[in-house]
Amino acid sequence: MTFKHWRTFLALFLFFSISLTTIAQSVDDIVPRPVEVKKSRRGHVSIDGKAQIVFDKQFTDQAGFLKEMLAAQTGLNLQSNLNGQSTGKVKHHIRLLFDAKAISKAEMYTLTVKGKDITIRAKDTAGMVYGIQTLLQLFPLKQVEKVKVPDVAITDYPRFAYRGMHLDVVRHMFPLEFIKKYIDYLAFHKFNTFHWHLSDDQGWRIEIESYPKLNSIGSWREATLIGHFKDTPARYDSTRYGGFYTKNEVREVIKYAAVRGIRIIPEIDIPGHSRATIAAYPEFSTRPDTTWNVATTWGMYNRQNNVLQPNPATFKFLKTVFQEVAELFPSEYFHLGGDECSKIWWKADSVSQQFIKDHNLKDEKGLQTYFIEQTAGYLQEKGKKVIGWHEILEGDLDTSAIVMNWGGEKEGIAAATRKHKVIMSPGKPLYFDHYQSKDPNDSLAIHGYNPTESVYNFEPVPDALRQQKLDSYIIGAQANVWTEYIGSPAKVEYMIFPRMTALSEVLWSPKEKKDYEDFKRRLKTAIIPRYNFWKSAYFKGFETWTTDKQ
Ligand code: TNX
Repeated sequence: MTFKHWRTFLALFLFFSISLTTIAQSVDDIVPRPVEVKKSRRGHVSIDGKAQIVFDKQFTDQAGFLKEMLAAQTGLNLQSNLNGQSTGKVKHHIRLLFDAKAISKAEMYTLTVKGKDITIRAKDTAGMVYGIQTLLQLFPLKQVEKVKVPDVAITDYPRFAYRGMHLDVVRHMFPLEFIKKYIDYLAFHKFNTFHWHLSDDQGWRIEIESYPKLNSIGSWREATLIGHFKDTPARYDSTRYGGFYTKNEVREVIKYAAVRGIRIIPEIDIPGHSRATIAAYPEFSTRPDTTWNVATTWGMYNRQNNVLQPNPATFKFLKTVFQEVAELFPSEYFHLGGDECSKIWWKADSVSQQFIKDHNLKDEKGLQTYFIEQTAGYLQEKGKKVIGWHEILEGDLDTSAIVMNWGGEKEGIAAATRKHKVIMSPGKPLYFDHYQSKDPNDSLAIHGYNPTESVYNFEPVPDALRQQKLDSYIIGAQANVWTEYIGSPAKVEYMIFPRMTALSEVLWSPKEKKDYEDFKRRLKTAIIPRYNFWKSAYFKGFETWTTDKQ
């Protein structure tokens, strides 16, 4: 080779080696923003296909998760070994370590890039998953040969213990694969709870063995409303719609979620929202001689009879079915609904009235509380604590139930003052079935206006509670995704992104670290590319549709 050839060769060599080494994504772009980031200008750790993942036994599943995610994101296919069983001479490691000393809080992790290794420390599954998620955000979203990750020390933990996303699979049902994808979205955003709304007026969506008609009848509706429920005249399609998740499918989802540090709280909604139940078993209704249909329309409150009658068969049913579902889910929490229970059907029913008298209940509200307390008792036998929508407080309920407040601050304050733990889930701004724009051509939604900015600026702890030192009763918050007008996975994604990303920072990051301008910057540089990588839909107009466009 002549000198000239050598020069060309060297130039080409340099060009390729530089283009194959990719600089990591900036630590300044992480969402939700970590508690503490200490950057060092000095070194970096280079990760290529020869680096190895080394893990403590507790984190075996999470090592598998990291390996899989890293390969999908970057093409880097790392070997993974149990700590102490590393093979051969390996220069760089990603270590996943159990460390109850350095890690002082639940769900906390530290991530250190230093010397030859990247090390994540945690003392529980969730903490490790969050460390991994942060690490994945430091890797580029493209196929690479080698990544240079600059030295850094991150210490991170959540502001709130309860960080939830809900999904209604009744009004519309979604494929199991999408339920898993939804769980991946939660894990990425460092949420820890998936609230799975499994029964309602329009159907039962979980296999029940003890009362099979819940599935053969209750899981199917004969038609579905077209357009908005306030449209007149109402129009319906004529397609039988429904289905349910089998117990094996539910087990599969629970396992999938557990690896990702997500617990699943099932909801079976009683004593209202029970139209599908009484369609299957009219004997549990206030009109046992009636053949009810599974609801084909939305918004049942007061419009159509959907409540349970307090009779012995109903309570036997509640005990059996709630216990059957409780056995399936490992979560210590169970959601029993309790919302929007219309009283007019109980008022008009002599059996219900007699029951109220015989049990010395004050009125129909007392009866509602009676249903909740009985069912909470059945669940307690299975070791579960209950969560209910804030209407469970309409009567005098003991304080062990957690209140999920979909009202405003007022209801949250009332519940906390009565010494209930509270999950804030106010319709404004945490109902993601509400509009995120005022564009008349926007995709159909229920009503309201909850733009991304309002979600980002939502403060879960009302000032009044802080002043009374009752703020610790607010254990977190949750966004709800009711699906009357959400008929496909892509529409779910359109409704949750970027609002869910905004909420992740409300729930995770220290309040004083929040900054909406910077959030939007990170959204554009780091998160929207993620949505694209996931092939996920999202709402693009979040900058135009600001809070003040009310
Ligand atoms: C009220 S909020 C409901 C749901 C509806 C939702 C629509 C709550 C606990 N119940 O049944 O789907 O409004 O936004």
